[in-house]
Amino acid sequence: MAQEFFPQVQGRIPFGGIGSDDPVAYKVYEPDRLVLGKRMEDHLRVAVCYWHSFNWPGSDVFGVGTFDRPWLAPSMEPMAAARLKLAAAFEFFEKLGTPFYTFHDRDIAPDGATFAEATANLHAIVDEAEGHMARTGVRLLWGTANLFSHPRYAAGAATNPDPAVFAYAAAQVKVMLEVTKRLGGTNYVLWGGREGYETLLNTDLKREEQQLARFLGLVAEHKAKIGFTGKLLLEPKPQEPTKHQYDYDSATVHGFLARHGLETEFGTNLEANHATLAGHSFQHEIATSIALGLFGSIDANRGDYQNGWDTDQFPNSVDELSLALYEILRGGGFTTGGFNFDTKLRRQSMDRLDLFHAHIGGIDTLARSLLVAASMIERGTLEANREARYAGWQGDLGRSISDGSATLESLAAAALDGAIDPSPVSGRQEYLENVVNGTIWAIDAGPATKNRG
Ligand code: XLS
Ligand code: CA
Ligand code: CA
Repeated sequence: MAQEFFPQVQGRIPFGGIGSDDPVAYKVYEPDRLVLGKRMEDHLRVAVCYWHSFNWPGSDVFGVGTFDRPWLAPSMEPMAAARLKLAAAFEFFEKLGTPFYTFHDRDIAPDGATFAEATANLHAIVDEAEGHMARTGVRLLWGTANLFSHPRYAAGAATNPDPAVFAYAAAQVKVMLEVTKRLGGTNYVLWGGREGYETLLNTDLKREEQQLARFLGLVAEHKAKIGFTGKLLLEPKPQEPTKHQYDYDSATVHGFLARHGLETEFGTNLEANHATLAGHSFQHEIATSIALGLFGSIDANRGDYQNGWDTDQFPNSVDELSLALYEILRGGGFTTGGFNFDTKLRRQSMDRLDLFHAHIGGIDTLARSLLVAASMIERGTLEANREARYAGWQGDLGRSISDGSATLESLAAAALDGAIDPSPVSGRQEYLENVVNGTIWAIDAGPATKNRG
């Protein structure tokens, strides 16, 4: 390797165990540990995102970048900067020991004065990325196109009032979908960056919905044409940057897809912070996407319950993530998806090592949550309770309602002659919450060191 960007970390981050004092060792994450018969790494399928970790300088609305990212210096020649960034990113992925990464077209290669120049830049850097991937074994969880940063997208991409902007966005997605296929990406994500509106005074809602549906239809057609076998995923978010984003949440996305006959073409990439912004728990968004047949992948992060911003912090709550992992395991686990760390360091976390601390903590939180969720599945207490709660639907009355043989008249007649006289039953919420906490506490008392028996 040429000059290392992260010399503080030598080699791959080891597993130290719960009792380890080493701040750059995993306390829980052991890729080969079997959980419900499957390797931990294959359950979690962790990815590092390029944009926040390597392409963002640590700026905020009041201040400039604070991070040590030499390739972001305006004085650097853009292609040389992109190569330096790529080398540092792959050094990080390899040392962290995670299997996947994710990127937008404009994260990895500089934009150009023309579309042709931007595309040539992208292809040149992708050639190099291919080499890094082959050398390190790191794979692409998903690719995506940045259809929101350039001023041309100020009024949206697919939903822009100007069809020329729609066309430009379509060209970008075509190129990036092909790049994703070439790199063996297992999904392609479309976050509706500025697909939404600021004011209804200048917006034709109905037309914009048609435009978005047409755009996604074109993407699905091109996917089939080039034989890309990964999944197409939409990423819901209720607001920010636009006041109202069209892909508000899982349920809204499903309604939109079903209205346009696209529900078999697209799934969802769910972000924890976006669930918070939509007023939902992360568990709710996951369970809803699974129930609607949309579940694809996860952007693992956390928001802030007080300030209502998209803070994209690293996840650190086993209590919350255990419930998310429980839904994922109940739903059969990931197929093409995984946990992508769409996460930002805090602006004051300006040491190179902070990027390791943040990811190690987030990955250990996921690993610990996986153990809790697996234990809840194995014990089966929650599932048995749920089944018992709905057991009546397996009886004569329940079946007659579900299969359509009952009518309002037959049900009213049964109530009138006293055959139906339901009495309320406890939902046992506090008991069930104790079951969850009991599992979390029991798991916490688990193996303390690497040499567990
Ligand atoms: C922004 C989104 C974005 C997508 C990828 O809020 O989370 O980062 O994940 O375009
Ligand atoms: Ca995201
Ligand atoms: Ca976010």
